[in-house]
Amino acid sequence: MQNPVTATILGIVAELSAFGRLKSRRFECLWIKQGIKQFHAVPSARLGSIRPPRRSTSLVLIFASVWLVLGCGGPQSTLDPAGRGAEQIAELFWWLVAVSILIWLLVVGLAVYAGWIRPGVHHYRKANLLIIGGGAVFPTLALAVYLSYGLALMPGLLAPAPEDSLKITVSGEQWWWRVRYHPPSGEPIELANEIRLPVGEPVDLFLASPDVIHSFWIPSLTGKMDMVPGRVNRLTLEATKTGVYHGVCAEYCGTAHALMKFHVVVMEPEAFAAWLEHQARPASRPKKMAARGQELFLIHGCSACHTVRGLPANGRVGPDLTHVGSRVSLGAGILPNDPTAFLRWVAHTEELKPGVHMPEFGMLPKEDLQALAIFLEGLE
Ligand code: HEC
Ligand SMILES: [Cu+2]
Repeated sequence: MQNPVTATILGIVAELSAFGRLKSRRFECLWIKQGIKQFHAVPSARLGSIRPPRRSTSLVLIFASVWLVLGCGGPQSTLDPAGRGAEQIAELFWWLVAVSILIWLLVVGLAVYAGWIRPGVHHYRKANLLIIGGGAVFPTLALAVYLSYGLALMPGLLAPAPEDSLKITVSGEQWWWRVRYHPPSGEPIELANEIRLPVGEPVDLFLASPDVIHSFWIPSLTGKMDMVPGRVNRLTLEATKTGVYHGVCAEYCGTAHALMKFHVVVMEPEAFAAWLEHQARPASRPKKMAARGQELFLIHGCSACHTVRGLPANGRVGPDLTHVGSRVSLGAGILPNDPTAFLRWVAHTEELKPGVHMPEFGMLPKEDLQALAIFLEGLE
């Protein structure tokens, strides 16, 4: 998953630190000789304290850069793009990095020139030229080029998807994500904390929030967009690679801000169509083991807050649970999706997600909690 540019940077860092070690003896002599010539007043003890990099420092540098580069991949990285928008943003980033390295080399080159190669007094005309050219004209030009490049990307990133594209509303809740698909025919289909997308098709997401500001961000697919109460923001994206990616809230929104994640599953179009068709169906009839759990679900008032289509459960406060068992994770990305996790969630809700807007049911007997977990896991 390594990007060629990061690999090159890694190579350069390794080369530089090896070079530093080889040349360090000569460097030290040059440095001290020059230092004595230039700054008679500096006590020799201080000059002696300027040491070339040690072997261990080079090793640390190499390991640090390997670690940094490895961090550039994975399901939640803007530098490992799997969507059109993210690809363009990553390209802009790499241009910034490449030109910044060039400028850095230029500045260090000038410092070496002025300090070691030609120390001494320079003509004030040349110095003025350097300050005006390098300090004002060049940065203005360079930043203007970058600004134009960035602005030129905007229309493409903000253009809506074609009229007949898939439309999805996502609402940022405290602290989870309400997701609603709007198929061209039929009722909207609601789920939570998971967005599935067909690969290679542009999709329009309409982002909203009922109370506080969140920021919707799937780093691998495109840039982030705020969810602001009282308005609907459109975000268009197109996934280019199948896989499972991570989404997060990128704006502090309250106690459990760091615990509201979601999964984005990018699928082949046929698999996606089959999945959506399944999500539109009401909950399957519970198997024998789960029937007791279903009864408890209705008795204990879970249905006041949760909808399970096909049951007398139409609550709107919490996530739609009709197909909760088929999701990648539980509790907005904080637990795996298995019976143990369901039991933990229902019994220790507040402990798992401080500030959560669901009461915990840890006072129920163990058998009841187990029955509830089996019922929930069976809602596939
Ligand atoms: C007062 C409203 C309320 C009641 C009552 C309630 N819940 Fe919840 N529930 C919520 C909210 C809100 C969330 C979302 C919490 C979050 O992730 O921040 C939630 C989340 C869940 C989830 C995770 C869903 C997902 O998509 O990951 C499950 C499972 C669940 N509740 C089961 C239950 C069960 C079982 C009961 C009854 C024993 C119950 N809830 C009672 C409000 C409620
Ligand atoms: Cu948030």
